[in-house]
Amino acid sequence: MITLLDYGAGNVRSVINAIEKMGGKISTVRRGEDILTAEKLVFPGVGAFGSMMEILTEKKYAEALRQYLAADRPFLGICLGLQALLEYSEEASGVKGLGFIPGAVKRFRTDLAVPHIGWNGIQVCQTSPLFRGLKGDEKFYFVHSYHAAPEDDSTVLTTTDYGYSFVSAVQKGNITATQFHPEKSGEPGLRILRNFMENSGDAPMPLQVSSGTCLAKRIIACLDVRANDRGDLVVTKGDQYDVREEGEVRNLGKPVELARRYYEEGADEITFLNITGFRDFPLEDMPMIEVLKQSSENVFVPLTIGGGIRDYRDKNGRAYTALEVAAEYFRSGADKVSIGSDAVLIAEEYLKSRIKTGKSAIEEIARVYGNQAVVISVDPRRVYVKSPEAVKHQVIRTEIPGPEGEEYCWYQCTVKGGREGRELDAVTLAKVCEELGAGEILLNCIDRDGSSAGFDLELIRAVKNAVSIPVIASSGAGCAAHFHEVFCKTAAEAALAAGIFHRREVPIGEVKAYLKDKVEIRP
Ligand code: 1PR
Repeated sequence: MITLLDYGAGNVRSVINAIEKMGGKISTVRRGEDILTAEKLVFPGVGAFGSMMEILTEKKYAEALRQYLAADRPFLGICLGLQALLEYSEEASGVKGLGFIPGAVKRFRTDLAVPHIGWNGIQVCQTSPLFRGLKGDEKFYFVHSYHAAPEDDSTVLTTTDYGYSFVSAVQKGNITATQFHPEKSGEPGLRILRNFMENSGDAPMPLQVSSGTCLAKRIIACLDVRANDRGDLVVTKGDQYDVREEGEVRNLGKPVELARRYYEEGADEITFLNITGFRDFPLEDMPMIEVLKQSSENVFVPLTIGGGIRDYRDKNGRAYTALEVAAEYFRSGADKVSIGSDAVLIAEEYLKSRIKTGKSAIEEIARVYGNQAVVISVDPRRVYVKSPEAVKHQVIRTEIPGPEGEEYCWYQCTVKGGREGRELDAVTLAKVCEELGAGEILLNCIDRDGSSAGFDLELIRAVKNAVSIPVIASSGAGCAAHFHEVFCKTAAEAALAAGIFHRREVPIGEVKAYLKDKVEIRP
């Protein structure tokens, strides 16, 4: 029996699903005493350090946790569940951590994109029962901007390299904690959870130590989902965002089945975009929530969901905030939410005064669930101009001249699934959203969408150069070589594709096989 400490933030469902998949039974902490009587305690932390410690203290969990840890009882902390063990964090000055491990939690100080998002390796410094049966060269899923910095090395279980070497897991007696997410790390992650559950006290197996680790470029499968004319939720795919063929919505499969297939084929992440979310209300769109719940039962890599994340008033006049919509998605198994149309409107509003209200969907969701949980989905279209001075937008010089030989263009943001162009360029949108707290940019390109002509490298470079958060290149993948090209010619951290995967033209395995030994990837 595993006792799960759920303090009400983020995607705990994934941890529950992963433990149950490994045959574990779960009870959830309802009172401080439940911690003290736990046989084995799993503490998945999500969100921000300050609000986590506030809730733990308020609910009287913090004191119970301190006692449980002091008694050296079996404990597995995940992500913020590791950071909570330290004395304090740079993320929340003046807030005390559990203080079980002397030292601090520090923000990444590196030129690399922060948050550190994706699959990275571990270098093992101690033997641990957690790693029984693992090969040693596996990669695990990380998503964080802060990392533990213990005062001495005695508790360091693993380190990982990201700009420099940081502590990615700790172990002291029966207390273990990982900065990475085992529940999101495919088979090796599930193995760690099983090892924790089954820890029989046998001598732990040493793990082969690798020499340095490297963050992998991610390959993401995207499922554009909407109801067809008969009301069934289907995965569809457009050409330049037009998803209809002879009047019918293209039907490329069932969302839950496809998500599972892509997980099994080696996708590093799965993204669902509810493409009519801008006009429907997702909380009335229960099938989409059901899709997420069912997918998260069998998919143990990160899930992002987008579409319709904004403030909303339902037909009875009840108001919902974007934060409430996002919360429902997180509860249903999402790790990240992606905001499209609303991000454009938020950026436009912000640019009028440059004053942060703290109330926009981006700021609110980032505050509660952390920056890494907020992805901005950008839907730009190329607009050619004769000179850089022709418009007030961020203009680039292009190697692909326009119809009248124009050598310059800008990327116009659109809303409502490309139906409405706005007076805002994609570079400015990305910058503003980063300022407001977004953790990642999903960079589509309407001109390339469904074209199989390759990614728009000029767009990706322009946006990537303007922000320090990770950028996912999207739209236009037609063959494995296009992924190689986007990773070699731009600094994008991830590449996303839809059509070629759905139509089985190029399976994910083929993309990975092509990239192997050319680009760092998760095998
Ligand atoms: O505006 O917050 O409600 O979110 C709506 C979301 O739905 C946005 O993320 C927007 O990108 C997406 N969306 C809206 N309409 C469409 C459409 O296609 N008609 N899909 C749409 C966007 C673009 C990519 C696609 C890549 C890769 N899909 O995600 O998967 O272009 O395709 P490819 O590899 O086949 O070229 P909101």
